[in-house]
Amino acid sequence: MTPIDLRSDTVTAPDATMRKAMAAAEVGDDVFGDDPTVRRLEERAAERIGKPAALFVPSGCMANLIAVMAQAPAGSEILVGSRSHIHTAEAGAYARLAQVNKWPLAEDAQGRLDPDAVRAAIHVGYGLPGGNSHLPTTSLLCLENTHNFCGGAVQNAADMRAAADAARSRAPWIKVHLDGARLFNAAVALGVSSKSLAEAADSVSFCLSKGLGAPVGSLVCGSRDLIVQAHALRKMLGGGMRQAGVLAACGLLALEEDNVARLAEDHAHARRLAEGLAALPGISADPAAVRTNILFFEYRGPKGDAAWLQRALEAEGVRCLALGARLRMVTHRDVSGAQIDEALRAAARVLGKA
Ligand code: TLP
Repeated sequence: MTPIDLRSDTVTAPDATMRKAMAAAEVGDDVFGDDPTVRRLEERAAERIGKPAALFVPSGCMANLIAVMAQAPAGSEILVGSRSHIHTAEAGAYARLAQVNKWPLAEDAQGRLDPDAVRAAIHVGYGLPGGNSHLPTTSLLCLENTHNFCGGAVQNAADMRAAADAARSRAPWIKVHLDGARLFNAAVALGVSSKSLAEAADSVSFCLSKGLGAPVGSLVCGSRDLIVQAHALRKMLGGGMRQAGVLAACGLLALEEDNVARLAEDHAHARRLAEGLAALPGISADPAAVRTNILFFEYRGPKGDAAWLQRALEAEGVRCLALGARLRMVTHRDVSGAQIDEALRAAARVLGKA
């Protein structure tokens, strides 16, 4: 039996249309800027995000790292959410490679940063007239939408604008980066354009290889100057790809209107999953908090903890992730409504309610 894989939306495999587009893609050496399909993808991405330019990179981690390195000088400080992917799940790249100090701020349940806390955290440090020589200078504010470890939470444009304005009001040089790995999920959940959610940010990263279903790739979007720098940084980090048009061809399909609108189905599936799980013994899940395709829940029961439940579900053909005390399930286009029901039946069996 094929497992129902809810570990992440990154597990989506390219469908037949994507594979056909890969075979037919016009390609060139993208490090020379010669790949017409990559160029088309970058133009389309810039348009969708409402920024002048974009760069195709291998992963979301690299997209974030490039955006940070391009805007936060070594020795400066960046403000991050304490549960953000940048802070918790990017292998410490910001200390080791970007050489910046991170200053974590608590998010609320929706993944938002409190504008007053942002304002208060800004450091005017060394290198600036009158700066405090004990402190690095804050250079960048990082936001995340949807917010992965806040359970796929969504914040609207005004929330992000409030945090960005708070930062800039204290320090006009500050740039704002949005980790929009799943920005299209946020746009669909809110019923707004991806552009409107990107407005407050100087740079935006988003992933093609998650809910949008492409096999590989992310984009960094921003001003033309930023993307010129991003190009050099991509090369430095080893992310220059050659005939990447075979991948960009999938990216173009991933960004098509219908494919983006389809994310609503994943959101409905995640909500249904949460409702079903919440009714099972030992599980704490809050269906009302599920806004997009990510669902976190807790389990504690007579038979064990989160890690036990993960193993027990795996034995029943349902894959998810135990992350500390919590479990995570992520819905995506390779999981059908029928498989959601099947996953719930498996959970009921495991927890002795079938
Ligand atoms: N997230 C992955 C894991 O790393 C946890 C996942 O399965 O959710 N920003 C955000 C908000 C992300 O969730 C991720 C990936 C990234 C950046 C990094 O993207 P990749 O994996 O393409 O480097």
